Amino acid sequence: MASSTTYFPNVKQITFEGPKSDNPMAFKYYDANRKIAGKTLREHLKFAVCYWHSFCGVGADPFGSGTLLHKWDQASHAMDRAKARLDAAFEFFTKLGTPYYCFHDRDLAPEGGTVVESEKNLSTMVDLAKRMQQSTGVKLLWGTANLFSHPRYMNGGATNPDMRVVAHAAAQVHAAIASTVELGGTSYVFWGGREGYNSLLNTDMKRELDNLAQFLCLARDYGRKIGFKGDFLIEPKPMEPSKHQYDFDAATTIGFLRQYGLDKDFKLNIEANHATLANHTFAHELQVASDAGLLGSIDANRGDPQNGWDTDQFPTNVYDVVEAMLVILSSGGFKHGGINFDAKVRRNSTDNEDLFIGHIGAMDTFAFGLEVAANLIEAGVLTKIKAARYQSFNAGIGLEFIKGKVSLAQLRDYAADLPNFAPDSGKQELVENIVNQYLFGRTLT
Ligand code: XUL
Ligand code: CO
Repeated sequence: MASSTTYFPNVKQITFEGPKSDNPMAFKYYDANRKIAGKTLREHLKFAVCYWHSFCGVGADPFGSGTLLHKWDQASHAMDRAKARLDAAFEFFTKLGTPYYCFHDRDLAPEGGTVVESEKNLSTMVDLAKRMQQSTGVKLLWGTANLFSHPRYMNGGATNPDMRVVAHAAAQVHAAIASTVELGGTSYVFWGGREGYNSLLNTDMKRELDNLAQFLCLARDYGRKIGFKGDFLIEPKPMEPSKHQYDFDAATTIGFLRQYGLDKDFKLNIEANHATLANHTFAHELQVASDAGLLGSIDANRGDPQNGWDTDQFPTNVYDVVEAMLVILSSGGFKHGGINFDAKVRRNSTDNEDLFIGHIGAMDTFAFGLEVAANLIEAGVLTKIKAARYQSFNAGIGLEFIKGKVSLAQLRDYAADLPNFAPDSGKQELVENIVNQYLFGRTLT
């Protein structure tokens, strides 16, 4: 095992220094042990660092090669690079103080020449990761299988028209679920970047959706058989790399899960930037998932308002995060899930410390968002305004309507007898101003 200062030698333990600190390498808001609404920030937020962007990404884009020359990527053998990456990752988690991490099978261990060799590589790395977890106390939030990078998945993974490729996808998921269980992960994610189509002219969409559901059933059965007690999660995204992805958004995914009877074992992992790509807000997607009782976990990041692709930037927009935390807290917080930073530094952010700075800002933003949201919920102002808007359903014909006890004709008669009335104000400016007052730091009581 490498010494704990091998990969980020200039970075010391990141600590909380408070809002007056000018130190870029310190938390201004995230004080892990501080309690809000009965729980510490660490328990509420359950931060996870993602392995892929943080330790596998090199800053390449369609117009240029990698700009981030990682010290852990220097060895000539893939397994040696994987071991160095593991050391770097755990040094990073420990110095940053994040309690969890997430990975794809191929982030942790390289693909081998055969299924057996790939499995062997993964199990070697899982053994090492387990030891690292034990020595540092860092835990696995979720694992997943990369069913999109290898050329064999160019026509899809679980939805591939070729049975042989579906079997390869199954082999990967089989090993990735077993690895997640072995490492104590509390969720297992499916993100289907290539589970979709590029042209309907060559695609049997119904067959592909049936196959996807069948594949997920098999994965669920295997996971439960080997003792996985956590949540299986689907991560909706409308497109990219596929023109159309089947898990388009939360509502589409919930419909799919219910149609195939998967909603007892599967929940949703909602990603901020995927929401904006689907023309929704992050809060909208969270609310849809929460209303269905299927909010499992989140991938925290942000897009760029001028770009139509998944820029996966670190979340710094406090307003969006307050709105998100309002939904998450109102929904009871995370059980098996948490906040995974599916975010990457820009390709021109090339200093060794930039990865820390990105995470520090994101963690501060969520800590602040949590506090503002908790204050708003505790004060109950928004809840009261919302409840007042629907009060006509609390008694009389409104209540009868909710209970299914009035007919359309009875509603017609009721309307016919009503005197003229002015519709109630929706008070949108008021609710927006209330959120801002809490952001400004004033309490209304
Ligand atoms: C891609 C994405 C993935 C998933 C895991 O947009 O978000 O990294 O989070 O496969
Ligand atoms: Co994601």
